Amino acid sequence: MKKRILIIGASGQIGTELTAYLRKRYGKHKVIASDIVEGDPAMLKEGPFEILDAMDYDAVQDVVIRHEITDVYLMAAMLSATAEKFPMKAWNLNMNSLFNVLNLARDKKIEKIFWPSSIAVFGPTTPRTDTPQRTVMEPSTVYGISKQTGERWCEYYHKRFGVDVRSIRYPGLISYTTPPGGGTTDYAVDIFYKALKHKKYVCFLNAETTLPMMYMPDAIEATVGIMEAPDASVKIRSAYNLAAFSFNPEEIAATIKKHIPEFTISYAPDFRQAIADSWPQTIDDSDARTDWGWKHSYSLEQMTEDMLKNLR
Ligand code: AKB
Repeated sequence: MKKRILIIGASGQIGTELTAYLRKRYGKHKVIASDIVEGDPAMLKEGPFEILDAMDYDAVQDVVIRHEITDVYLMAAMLSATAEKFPMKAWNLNMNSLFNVLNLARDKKIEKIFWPSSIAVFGPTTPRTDTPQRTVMEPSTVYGISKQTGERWCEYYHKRFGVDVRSIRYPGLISYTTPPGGGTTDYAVDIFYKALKHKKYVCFLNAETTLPMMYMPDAIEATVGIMEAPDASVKIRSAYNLAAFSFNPEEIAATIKKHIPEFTISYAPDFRQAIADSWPQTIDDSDARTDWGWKHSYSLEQMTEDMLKNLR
C-alpha cells in the first residue's frame, strides 16, 4: 500500500511545521492535515484538511478509511501548564486520543504511528543532569503522568499486538511559525517576540532554571527521522530521549542581547517554576544517536540568529 499520512493536531506548534515538511517530502495530497480548529490559511489552501476531534474514535476511523491512511502523527495534546489547570480534560485528551490510534493500528486499519512524549515523563527524583534513557521516573505533573502512561501503553501495544509505534521525548521546542500554547518551556519562544517588540521581557521562570531545548527544524528532522528509520533500528518502543542544547533564561537573554543590546529581562516566577524544577536540565540521548542516527544541527546561538531573522 502507498504511504498516506494523517496529522492529528496539524494546527499546533509542531503540527503546522510538520504538515508543511511532510507535504514537501511526500506530495501535497498524500498528507491530510486535521485539527479540532482550522489553522494556518496557507495549510488549508495547500492540501486536504479535516476538522477532527482526536477523542472521537468513529470520526478518526472515518477519516482514516476515507483517505486510505497508512501513517498517523498524533500531535494533539494538552501541555504541562494548561494540564495543571484542567487535569481531567488533559488526561482524557492525552490518553483517549492515543488509545484511538493504537486501537486502529491493532485492528490493522493503519500501519504506523508517531506519538510525542516529553521530558515531562521525568520527575523530581530523576537525576537532573545527563538524564539517562532508563532511570527513575516519578513525574509530578498531570501532563507528565499522561506521557509516562502513554509510553507504557505504546510499548505494550508493540509487544502484545505488534503495533509499529514510534516516539521521542521532546524537550522545549522553539519556533517562529506557530506559537506554542500552555507549556512550561513557552517562555523561550515568547522572549523573542517581546525582545523585538518591547525590548524587555518578564520571565515566569527564575534566572537559573536550566531546561533542555531544541529548535523546531531539528525536532521535525527527528520526528520524520524516527518514522523513516528501518523497523529493526527502532529498539525502544516507549520513547527515545532526545537533546540538542540546554539553557536558562539568563543565558538566552544574554544571547539575544548580542543582537538587541537594549534588551533587558526581569523575573516573576509563577506556578510554572515548580513544574520546571521537577524536570531534567540536560538529557543523555545516546540511544537515539546510536539506534537510528539522530543528530541535531542548531546550537543556541544559531537558533537565536535564525529566530530573530525570521521574526523580523
Ligand atoms: C511543555 O512545556 O509542557 C512542553 C514539553 C516540555 O513537553 N513544551
